Amino acid sequence: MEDSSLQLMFHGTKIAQANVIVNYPGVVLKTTTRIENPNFIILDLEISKDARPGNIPIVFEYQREILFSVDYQLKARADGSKDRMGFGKEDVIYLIMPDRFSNGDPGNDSVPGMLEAAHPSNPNGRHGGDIRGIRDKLDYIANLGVTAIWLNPVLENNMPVYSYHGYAVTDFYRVDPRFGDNESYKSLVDECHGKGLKVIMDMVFNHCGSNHWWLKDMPMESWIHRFPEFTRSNYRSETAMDPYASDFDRQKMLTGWFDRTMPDLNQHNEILASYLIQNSIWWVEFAGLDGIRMDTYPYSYKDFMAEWMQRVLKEYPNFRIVGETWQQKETHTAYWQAGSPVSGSYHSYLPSVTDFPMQYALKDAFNEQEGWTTGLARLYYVLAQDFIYPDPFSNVIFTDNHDLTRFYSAIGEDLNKFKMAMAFMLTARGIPVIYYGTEILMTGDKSNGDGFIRQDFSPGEWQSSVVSQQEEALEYLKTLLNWRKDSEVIHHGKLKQFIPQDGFYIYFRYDDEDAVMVIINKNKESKIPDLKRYQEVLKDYRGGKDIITGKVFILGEGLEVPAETAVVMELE
Ligand SMILES: [Ca+2]
Ligand SMILES: [Ca+2]
Repeated sequence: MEDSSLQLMFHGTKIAQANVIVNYPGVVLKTTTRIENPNFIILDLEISKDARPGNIPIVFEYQREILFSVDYQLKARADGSKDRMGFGKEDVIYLIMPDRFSNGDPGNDSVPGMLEAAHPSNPNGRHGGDIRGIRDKLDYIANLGVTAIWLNPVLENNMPVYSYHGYAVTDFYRVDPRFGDNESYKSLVDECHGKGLKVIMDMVFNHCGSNHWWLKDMPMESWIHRFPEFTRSNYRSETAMDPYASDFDRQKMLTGWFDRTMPDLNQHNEILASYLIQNSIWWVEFAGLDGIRMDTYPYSYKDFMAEWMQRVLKEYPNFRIVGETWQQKETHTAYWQAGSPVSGSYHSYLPSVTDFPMQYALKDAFNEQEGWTTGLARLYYVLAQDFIYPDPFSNVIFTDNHDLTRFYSAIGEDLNKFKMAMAFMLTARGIPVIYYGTEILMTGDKSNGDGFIRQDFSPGEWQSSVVSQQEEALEYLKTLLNWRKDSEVIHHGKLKQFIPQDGFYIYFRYDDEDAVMVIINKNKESKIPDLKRYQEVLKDYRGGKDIITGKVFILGEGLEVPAETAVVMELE
């Protein structure tokens, strides 16, 4: 590794009394740190470039007698590991909640020693989905035309109830046995790579699960944030940059617990900080990851997050991390992106942010009547503010996710609106995410509870009344996605938009060689847009082909766009 230091934490009854000896060529035990809990001892090792792969014996002795010895395996770094390319603008990400996607192994639904057993009829219970199930469906996923998968966290969540979502981690180094194990996760990544799919791991630094073994024997008082009585975060992460924020509000956002079962980790504790940083790098290296999605990004100390980013980028300069920056406004979102012009002296080093303002606009654009600031103008205004992002094309965009009302429900189960929104998301700027089941029009309203927006994916059990619409949606997305996969101009081209007018929203993606014209006709009747306005682009072209219908258009012959339809035209 580029960084030659390695910190190891050992836990055992009164282990701090032991003397520790490391004798291995190229490895030096620099410091042995004893912390306030005598059941912990922390070793700082220096691994020189000359150290060979093998087992490092770590010997614990007391009064000159050997108590025990532990072998730490030093592995060779995989060839090309440093140069791996993370996910990027050419990708579309498929988001999967592992417990709810596919149950490939009913034998692991309930596992002895794990507190929560499967209960598929309970919306908040575990339903049995697993890594085997995802591996079985990789052909389906690859055929959709997406190029990456992001799984909600797969690490152990040994909590008594409501553990399926994965965000209450109880062991940062172990895949939950109800999903599989570390090896099966690694196999999933290998198989994805074989099918041209990248893998993004969901990680959580802000909190752990209250059943994490740390909580039973706290390493240090400062390990987590504690209060005389339960204190919840206020979830106003805008306090991170609000110039008028009170210390009270900002502290509560940062240090309050995310939930009763989610103690807030103190990343200003240097040992914990090392633990989290090393853990993330270990997973990239062990599993062969292409990206990380970091949960609740603004809720961890931002100086620590910047340090983490720099450590990861030192090991993997082309790696990609997206931070979940759930902010209400564009400016607050842009604050978090590397090189932000609106972050003052703060440098995040974070390449990608989650674009929630775009999600709000996508929903409103198709639900609202057209107006100066409403309807399609919502999308126009979001894009018109892109100058505050150093790299808006790296924003991760989405119509919904595991925390939001399913998009098809949010737009009144209207297939035309659905298609227009998908066409926009897959051709405008950003790295799109498709939440599992979107392609078959899964519904679910968050106001009924999170279980209803995370229902079991069951394409085999389509309701006969809407099956034709589901098939139509699936075909529509497959066509767009598989075309996007090879469309260089969508991946890296520029964007030019024209003010929405007369129910039309028209924009172009273009570079020196190619251009794509996207026409969204929100009118309830078919209409011919007046193309005079677009001459600055169209003057170089004779016509084009709609990649969705295959229909050929000749410019100058009157381009009739059907009601409530998006045309995605490759210009020729
Ligand atoms: Ca299972
Ligand atoms: Ca926090």
